[in-house]
Amino acid sequence: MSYPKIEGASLLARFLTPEVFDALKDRETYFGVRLEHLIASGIQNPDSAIGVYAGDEESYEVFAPLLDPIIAAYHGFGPEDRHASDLDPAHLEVENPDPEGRFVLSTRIRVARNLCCFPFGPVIDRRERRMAERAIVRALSTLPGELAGEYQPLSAMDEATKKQLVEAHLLFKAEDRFLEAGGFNRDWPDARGVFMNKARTFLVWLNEEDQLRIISMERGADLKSVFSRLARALKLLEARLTFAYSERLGYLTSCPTNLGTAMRASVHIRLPHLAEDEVKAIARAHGLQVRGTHGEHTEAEGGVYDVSNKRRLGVTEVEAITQLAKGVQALIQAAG
Ligand code: ADP
Ligand code: CIR
Repeated sequence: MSYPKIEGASLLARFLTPEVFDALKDRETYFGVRLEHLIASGIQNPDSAIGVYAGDEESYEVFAPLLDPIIAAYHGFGPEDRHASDLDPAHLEVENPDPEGRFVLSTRIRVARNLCCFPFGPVIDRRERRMAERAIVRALSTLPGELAGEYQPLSAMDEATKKQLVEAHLLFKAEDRFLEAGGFNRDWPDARGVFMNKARTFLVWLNEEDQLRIISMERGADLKSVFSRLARALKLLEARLTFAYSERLGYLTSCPTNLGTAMRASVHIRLPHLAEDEVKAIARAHGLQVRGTHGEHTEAEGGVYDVSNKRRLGVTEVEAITQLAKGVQALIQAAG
């Protein structure tokens, strides 16, 4: 492979210098992950913000000369830093930022997880993906009470149901071009699916960008309730599954933006009387990110924004949610 021409302003384009390329071009991890796997998405999608995906846990060591600068640029997390987790809801001291329900439609907290010692989406094969699905579904089937639910494989779902679930924010979209280029969508829809509890407040997405996306969501802005449900589920699942984890980088995910807590805590907030630039400026000042009404790479519709923590590594879960609560308070104050 010769030094590729990388269009655009992604972190990949910034950090894959000819020197870094030369140092990494012949490296390979135990699962066969090579530099080509990491950079395919960023090369095929010049509008990428990041442009890379890790193919397995070991990628973060073997390709550190490329990934460490990307991690530092996105999270402000240097090679000497160590991640720490705090998933104890008793430590979360935040009030509901919108108790009267004037602005916040819903709150969602998701974490990404992958199984320890398994390849990630870019190189996992059909058999391994099915093994992961089986292990995860088995663990999910033991969840009690409010968390108990059913697994629906994507292969058994009709198009109308899929569409309805995606529109209700309960299911991932298919055909994401960033994931497609990264090799994640091979064998689609085999071994993909969604687990949902009865109330649809607890969900797990299987084998999309990560092997698990564990999601707690409900109407309103009760961050503590949403976090408590998530923490309860995680404790039960961690007793049955071993997740990919590093002492330095926390939970390991295919996209470097998700490392550490692997958590995105978001609200859907309706702010029709604030200009979009103002929403973005206030969010940015509070370390928050703004997405559209249907998630990443979508636009805000009807003044409804998805506002979430940007940084996921080098902050605890409790800190990131506290940061979200403060930013939401500021947005509500600005909206009057
Ligand atoms: P991620 O899984 O990284 O959060 P997306 O940005 O694609 O990925 O969001 C996934 C889905 O979750 C989308 O349908 C999005 O609209 C939905 N979503 C995000 N935050 C909320 C929220 N607070 N309430 C309801 N749905 C949400
Ligand atoms: C990009 O580089 O823009 C895409 N690969 C998405 C990056 C954000 N990561 C994510 O949603 N996990």
